[in-house]
Amino acid sequence: MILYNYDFSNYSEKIRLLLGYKGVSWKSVEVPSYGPKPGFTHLTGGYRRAPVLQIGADVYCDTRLIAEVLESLYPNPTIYPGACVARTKAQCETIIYWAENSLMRPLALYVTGLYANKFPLAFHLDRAKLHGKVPPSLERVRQSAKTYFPQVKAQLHWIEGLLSGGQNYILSDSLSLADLAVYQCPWFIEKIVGDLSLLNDMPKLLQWKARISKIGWGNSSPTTSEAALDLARVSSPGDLISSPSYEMSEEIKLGEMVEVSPFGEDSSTYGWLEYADESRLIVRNPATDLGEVFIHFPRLGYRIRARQVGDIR
Ligand SMILES: N[C@@H](CCC(=O)N[C@@H](CS)C(=O)NCC(=O)O)C(=O)O
Repeated sequence: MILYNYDFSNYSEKIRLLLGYKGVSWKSVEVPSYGPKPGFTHLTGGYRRAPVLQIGADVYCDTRLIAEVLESLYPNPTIYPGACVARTKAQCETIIYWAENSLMRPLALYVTGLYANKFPLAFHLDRAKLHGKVPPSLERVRQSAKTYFPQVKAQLHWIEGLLSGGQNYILSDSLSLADLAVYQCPWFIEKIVGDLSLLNDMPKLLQWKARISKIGWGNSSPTTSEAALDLARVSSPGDLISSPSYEMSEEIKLGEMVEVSPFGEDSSTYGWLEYADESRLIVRNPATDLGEVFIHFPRLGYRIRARQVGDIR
């Protein structure tokens, strides 16, 4: 089990803690925090976001899917505690969707704006390009801290509110995936700012944050990108569960060349569509030196388009 991640990546932290919580031993490949990321994107067919999980010749993109894969391989302890798993899961999904889509982006813009000098200009330029924005000056990056602060502060109070029932974790006294996702927010503030004074008026949030940070990352050891690619070469992808009756609303057929990209981001994977259903897309990496490698994406948040072989960037 190999996790591609980098130090200050908040989404990586969500999965590092999940691996620690489940007691899984894992290998870590450090990826650059901004492009280009050649060894990494060679394996993913172009997808560049962190983290990515590699199991042999299967490559799982996006923490939504990675969490699902880890939960099915290592069900204990569960990330969906409670008598009704479907209900807990839906509650987690709803909270995660808010935290990651509505809170995390302004929070990242606020914190990286506040500490614009801590990052190379190339980092700011890369992120702007990724989100289809014009290349910003350092001054403009700093300005965004002021713009986004009120958006962030209002939403951080919701976390305090979620914890105000006296329970240890967001949904109950047991940890759920919602905790690890929401935890990214105070973790990222502390990582970049160096302290949590911004949250001093949120005592429940601070106690909860301290509780989760004790989970740790479990048993991990570093490995190299080359060793990870070698593992992909000597492995075969897992069997696909067939879904014969599924017809894609995009009118794409299995075996076609496709581009899969996160909505609103310039970070595409190109390859042959191997499998599709309502929740998952699997693309075969076109790289000829890796053997057969399958790249898995969740449906939610990803767009798929038919392409020609000549379109591969
Ligand atoms: N929805 C994705 C988001 C992943 C994400 O945005 N990761 C950030 C780092 S925390 C990233 O990779 N940014 C662009 C980059 O590093 O190239 C997930 O859940 O994995």
